[in-house]
Amino acid sequence: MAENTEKVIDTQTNETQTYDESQIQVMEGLEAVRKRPGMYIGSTSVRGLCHLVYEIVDNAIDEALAGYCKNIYVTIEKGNIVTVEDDGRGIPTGIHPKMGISTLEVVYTILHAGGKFGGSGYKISGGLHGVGASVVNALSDWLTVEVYNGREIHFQSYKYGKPDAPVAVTGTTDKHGTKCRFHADPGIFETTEYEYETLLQRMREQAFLTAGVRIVFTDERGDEPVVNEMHYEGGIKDFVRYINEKRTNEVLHDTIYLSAKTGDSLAEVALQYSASYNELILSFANNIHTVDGGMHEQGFKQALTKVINDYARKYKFIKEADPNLMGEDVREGLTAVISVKLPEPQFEGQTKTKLGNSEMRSAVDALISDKLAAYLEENPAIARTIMDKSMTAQRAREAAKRARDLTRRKSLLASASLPGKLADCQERDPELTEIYIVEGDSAGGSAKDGRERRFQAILPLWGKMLNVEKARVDKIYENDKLQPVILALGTGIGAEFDITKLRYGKVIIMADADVDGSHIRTLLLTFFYRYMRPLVEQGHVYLAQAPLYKITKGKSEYYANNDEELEKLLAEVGQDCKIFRYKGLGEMNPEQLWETTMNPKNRTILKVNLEDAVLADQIFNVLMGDKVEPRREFIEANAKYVENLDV
Ligand code: 28F
Repeated sequence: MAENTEKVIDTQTNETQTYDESQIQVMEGLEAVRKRPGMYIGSTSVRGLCHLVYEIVDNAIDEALAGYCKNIYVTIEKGNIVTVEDDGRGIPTGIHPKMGISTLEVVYTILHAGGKFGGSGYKISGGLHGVGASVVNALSDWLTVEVYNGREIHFQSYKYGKPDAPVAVTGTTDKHGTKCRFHADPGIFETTEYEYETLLQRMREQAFLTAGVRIVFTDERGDEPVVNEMHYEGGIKDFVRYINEKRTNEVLHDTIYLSAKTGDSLAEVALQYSASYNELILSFANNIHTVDGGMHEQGFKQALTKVINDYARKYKFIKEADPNLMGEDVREGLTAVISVKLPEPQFEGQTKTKLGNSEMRSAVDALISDKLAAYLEENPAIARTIMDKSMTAQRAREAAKRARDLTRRKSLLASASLPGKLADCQERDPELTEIYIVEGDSAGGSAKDGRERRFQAILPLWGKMLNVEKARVDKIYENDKLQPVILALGTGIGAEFDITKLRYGKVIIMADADVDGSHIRTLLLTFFYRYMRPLVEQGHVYLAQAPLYKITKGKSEYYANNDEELEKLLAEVGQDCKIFRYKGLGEMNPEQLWETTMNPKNRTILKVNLEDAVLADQIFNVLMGDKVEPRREFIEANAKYVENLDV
């Protein structure tokens, strides 16, 4: 027997198989992925399921970034079968020099080094063809791939990542490209049902980041196919325009687009100010969203602040003796997309979404320092608008500082450094504590009585609070509804926010399932998103789910959170029982509130996670912004997702 071979009894066929080295490597790779899929795609929830599509589409995008592919067709067929096809060069099918098998088979069966989700994962960065394909293959119960090289069609199929047969020529063609079809393994994933909207956001983002590529995304699962074609010649300039079109505030000038090549790296920035008070800066490296920022984003921020201060002083917008504009002043109302492409990106941090390459800080800094300064010189009217906006922001920040100091002095004077309404818990370790922010005094009262005071704090909120989407930071501190929340959580807000000062591990919003409750939830979430964003990003914010129905049969009591659960319960309990529909939290006595909504053993709380920064920004801005029309459209478009809306 050749060296490095292994006798293995194949349990399905009971045959003795002899595997050579590469096949053993394949088997070990498949086994590693199927044993711990979370290491490779983050989770086996619907988010992990979507990652399968992202990996294959990323490979087609890489072919577009290399300049060979113009069109990418993504389709979800009936049965949640995914097809991705591009018109690139086609994966090479020649025998791989090292592995002795077709390169196509190598791409789809050999795990590559490097780790995106830590450990022995695989994909470190975009720009490396096909590194994710073998993972998708391992996690699919079946997958087929076709390569068109302008002459023949090369084909291979797999079951659970294992080739059914060697790569074969199955026909002739004059087209070129790669086509992959796969079905996620139901034995691995909690669900194999794709969310079209989630995937659509990502396809759109990739189209913006790859100027000129055309992505056609089709959902064939319904009676009528749903098709979205995305094609943006303007790239990230169109991305910024798209984001600001979806927001309700008017823009102050046309989008500014700047780019520069340094060596074999490319840095691009698109930016546009609007009348909003918020900033939205998205940064990408090789089309990967660097959620935690990094060197490119640092370079952008430091250069922007310097360029605007230099211009403001040069043209006497700020006098010699006046203090400099701060970073948050020059970024108020700014929407910006930073996109860098480089051969050897270093991704750092827990989720590998922070760019570590220090050369990119100077590259983006130089781009902004040279080209934005020149742009302002050539466009004095736009420059003036940006100066005015930054200076107004500076005055507001200073007013906020005065308001905050005043608040602090007042609260210190009142010596109640925590809001009077807060019923605090005994435990001090934030890892073990949670705070319920409860709508209404009556529910607040029952929650105080019903809670487990060792680790549960209660902060009742009464009436509507400030809509922060339309308010400036100085108004936030003065607001008597938000102030108790700020003081109770202890972190401060905005640029001052410090997550290490958070006093509770879980911040649970408890409000009725009716329209008022939804409004309170949205107001609080808008506040957290705009002024305490890491609180949401790090998964501290939850929504309590109070039951809608109580079913009693004899002595036993059951609860259902929605109509679906009620149906299931009635099927189990039988029809001869009493059904009580709760109108609000206030109708529950402390014991019921504890049992159904607060007892960690059987309550339901939903963790709020911001999947997509652009989407979250749109939702808060449209829902809470000052234009009614876009809000009505948004609510109508999303009404189908809303259950039991009391109107
Ligand atoms: C179905 C999704 O996967 N498209 C792809 C290519 C093209 C090349 C390639 C891919 C192994 C490691 C080199 C062709 N000719 N769409 C796709 N298109 N992979 S994946 O090469 C992978 C080789 O690196 C390709 C010349 N160079 C590269």
